[in-house]
Amino acid sequence: MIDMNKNRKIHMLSAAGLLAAGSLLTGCASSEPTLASAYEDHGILIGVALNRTITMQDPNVEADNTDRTMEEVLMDTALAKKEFNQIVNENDLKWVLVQPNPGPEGYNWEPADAFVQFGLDNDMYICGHTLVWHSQVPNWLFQADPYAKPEQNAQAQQGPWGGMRGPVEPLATREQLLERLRDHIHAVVGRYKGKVKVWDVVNEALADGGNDVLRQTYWTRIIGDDFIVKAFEYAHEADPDAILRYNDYSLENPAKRERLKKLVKMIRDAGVPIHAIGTQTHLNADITFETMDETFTDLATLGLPIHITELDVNVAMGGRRSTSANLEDNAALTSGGLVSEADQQLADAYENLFRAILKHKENVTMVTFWGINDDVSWRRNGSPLLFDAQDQKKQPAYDTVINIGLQGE
Ligand code: 9MR
Repeated sequence: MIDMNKNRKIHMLSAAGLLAAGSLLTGCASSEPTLASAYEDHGILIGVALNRTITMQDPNVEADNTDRTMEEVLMDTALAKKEFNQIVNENDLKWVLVQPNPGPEGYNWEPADAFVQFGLDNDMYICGHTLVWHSQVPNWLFQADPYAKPEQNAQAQQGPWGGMRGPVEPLATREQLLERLRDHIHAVVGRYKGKVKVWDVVNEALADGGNDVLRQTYWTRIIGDDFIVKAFEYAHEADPDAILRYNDYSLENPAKRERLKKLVKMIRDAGVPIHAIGTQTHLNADITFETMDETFTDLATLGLPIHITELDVNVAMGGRRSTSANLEDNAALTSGGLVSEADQQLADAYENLFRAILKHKENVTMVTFWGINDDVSWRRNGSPLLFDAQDQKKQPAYDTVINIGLQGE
């Protein structure tokens, strides 16, 4: 059995160190609150997922969701530094991007290094996403001969089986894949030891339905269910001080939480540490306070800090985006003026969520938005974030989140 008090302590120490660093950033002369400063006294870090456009200051790079001009990239960068005290990479540490080809020569460190350096330069608490996933993995990883069909290496796997574009048979053995897993984790975690404080060790391994706890992937097929235990074990070897997180989506669903509890038990029964639960929190606009309250209450029974890792709120308005163009035909009068229905829905959803977060602030210690603004979001058609494509604060959602932080529950 692992020592849960020890894990809590590790987490609290690291978070306290960062908060001290964060106050240098956010507690300075400016009187205007920021997202980070509004939640500082609650002990909650407020972060954002970044892509290499920002960390490498280059709009002409792949692996982003949209094209931004250099001027926009500079604007996005300034916003990231101003509002947030924590960062995670949206893509650049995923396996297919950081190790597209086999062996020690197969790494592409430049974007990952730039991401970590950005965090260090700006005194931000750095999280790494993700060591093991079934998606965005290179084909060679699962092949007995990792050098067969190198032209297919960089093709990310979507879904459990690759089909025509999948790994070349015969597949790797359990021993081969475990060795590659250990080498990769030691290389990546070891390189950023002491700098990346939290790792999403395993991402989205839970099944969405049926009786199985885990989804069927090349990982379960070749290694078996204990690929998860092994990943946590290797990550702990590589950086014993790192906070090791399990990350998944739809944890608002009670059935999925039951699977999560079984998975956490599996890790603990193996005597391997797990230090935090990452709940992605990709929400829809109809989310209620009660659902989030229940989710956090239930997750807290695991006795681990809860990190909201990929926050956004989809506001589907019949496919329309909420802009000033559709403001007039779908507006309600508020004390602040005209607010579109979509913008009001967004604010209501964020209010329900952040009220629940504050109620559970002993457990919820980090909230990371999945993207800097609507334009770069993977859900950009749902206008899901607190800043629009011009990096303007979306009202009333932005002020709602700030005010909940400043006023308390
Ligand atoms: O936001 C990410 C997007 O840019 C990538 O194209 C995509 C590739 O699968 O991954 C997105 O991020 C995902 C995250 O890594 C894991 N949880 C779901 C996120 C949204 O798909």
